[in-house]
Amino acid sequence: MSLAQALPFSNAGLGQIRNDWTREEVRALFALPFPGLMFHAATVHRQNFDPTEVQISTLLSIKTGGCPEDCAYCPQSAKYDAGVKAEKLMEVEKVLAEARAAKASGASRFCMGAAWRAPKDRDLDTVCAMVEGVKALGMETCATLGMLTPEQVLRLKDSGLDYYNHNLDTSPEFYSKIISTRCYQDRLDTLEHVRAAGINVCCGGIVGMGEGLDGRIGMIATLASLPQHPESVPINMLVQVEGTPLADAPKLDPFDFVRTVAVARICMPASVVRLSAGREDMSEETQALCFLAGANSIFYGPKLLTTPNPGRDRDMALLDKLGLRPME
Ligand code: SAM
Ligand code: DTB
Ligand code: SF4
Repeated sequence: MSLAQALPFSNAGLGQIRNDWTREEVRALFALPFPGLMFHAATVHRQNFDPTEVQISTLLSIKTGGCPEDCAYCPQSAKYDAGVKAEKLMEVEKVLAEARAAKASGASRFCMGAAWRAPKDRDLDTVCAMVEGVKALGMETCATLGMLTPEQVLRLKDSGLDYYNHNLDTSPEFYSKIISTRCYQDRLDTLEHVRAAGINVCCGGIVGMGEGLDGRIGMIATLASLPQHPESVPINMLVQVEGTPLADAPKLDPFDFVRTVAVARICMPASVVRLSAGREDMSEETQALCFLAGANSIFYGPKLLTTPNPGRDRDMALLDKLGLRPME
């Protein structure tokens, strides 16, 4: 079956930036035979990027644990006992020391994550000082701090924030099975404030939470129908943490993860798609398929926020084996 027969729309347009993806179209992409899906994702990837380049970000948890939200996947929620100790916001100097080390080991972007529902204005002063300091090192800056008001967004912009990470996490329909303490529209509102201030948007989600194919279709269709695609799209494989409600979620077939990456690449051709959480439990072969499917960014360094990530040596060895190199 040719692609033209398989898809309910002309494949001549594949690779064009569109913000009107329907669920039917996204479903048809997911339903493609694996080789055809991979071929199209790789083609769209090559039209927009050098496929040998991988953007490298480093994550630091600047405020760990004790979060009032109830996100069912998250070890940092105060509602679950996942063994994460609640800590205070880090000191600016300590964060800058971590950023220097990240730069020295090859990261071009430094992402600061805080386990907040939303930042308090006093805490935001400290985060703004961190952003200024990281920017002064010549790195790209990113933060993920929960919901933001338009005023808070402007303060972050003035401090030099390049990217804000705020995920939709899943489809609008599945969302209430995962989080009850804030709604989908809250997330869309924060994303709109970030966009309006001219900060790059980093927005994606998690697969493997029991969302099923419909959940993955709904998530990608929503992301790809935002008025402007996020510049960066993290696709996380659920990290199943003991003590969280999703600790025993049924394992996702790795091919379904790869398919999600490929469909994200096709629907958001010019976005950087990040093979995000979950690499610690992923084979090198699955990661390689993700890069073939158009993923072109990773988190680099032995820890995500609270859970393990592959060590730097292992990652550099993998990139080397595959002939990939860090994006300048
Ligand atoms: N508290 C802020 C918020 O939720 O917006 C920022 C930090 S929060 C940890 C950032 C993102 O990490 C979440 O939106 C979710 O997509 C991802 N995440 C958290 N726990 C995860 C897990 N166990 N597996 C995969 N992704 C996870
Ligand atoms: C994103 O989409 N994934 C990162 C980042 N944005 C902040 C976080 C992953 C967290 C995984 C669980 C943990 O380490 O606590
Ligand atoms: Fe809090 Fe963010 Fe974790 Fe949700 S994902 S519990 S908001 S730290």
